Amino acid sequence: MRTSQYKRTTTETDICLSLNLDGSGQSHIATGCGFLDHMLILFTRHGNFDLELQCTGDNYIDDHHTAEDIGICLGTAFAEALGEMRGIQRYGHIILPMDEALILCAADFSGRSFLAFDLQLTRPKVGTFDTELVEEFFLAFVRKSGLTLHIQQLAGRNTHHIIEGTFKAFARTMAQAIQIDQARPDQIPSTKGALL
Ligand SMILES: [Mn+2]
Repeated sequence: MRTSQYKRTTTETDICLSLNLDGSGQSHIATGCGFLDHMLILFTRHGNFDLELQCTGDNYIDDHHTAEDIGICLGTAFAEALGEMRGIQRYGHIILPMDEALILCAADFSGRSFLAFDLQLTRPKVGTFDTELVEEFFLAFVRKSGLTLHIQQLAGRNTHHIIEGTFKAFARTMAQAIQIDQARPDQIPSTKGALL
């Protein structure tokens, strides 16, 4: 079973999550930020994961610590659930449209954390959520998971569409990258013999 339970408490956030990589898209999400809930619910559905996540954070300040710390916890949970990455496809990519928005996402579970992030988020907020926190979330995720991740906006004007398209693209890309290669289910997909 590729699952992970993770709990992290700091003075800024208290996060408890349960992840199943081989799930059916079921989620129970309560981050304290409506827009983040929306993104994580559709991430879970489009990735076919199961995710339960509760966060009590200091969002009387803003959603910064909540977004960043959820990225930390989710990145950690993916790394834990994948273990030594045996049998996974390792790579995933998609060009995903959402109305006028078009998002390229490509990922490699390389063990080398890297984020290339190129979205033009012209509106500073969607609802109460600061759009600059999207990058903070992905930065935190790659740092903890050892993922190489490229996110590039090819088209788009509506900020909600651009961000939502990005989370859907990320989900579909992760689903591919973590899929078990049935021809080589016991092999670590690297000539080095290790991905950590
Ligand atoms: Mn939406």
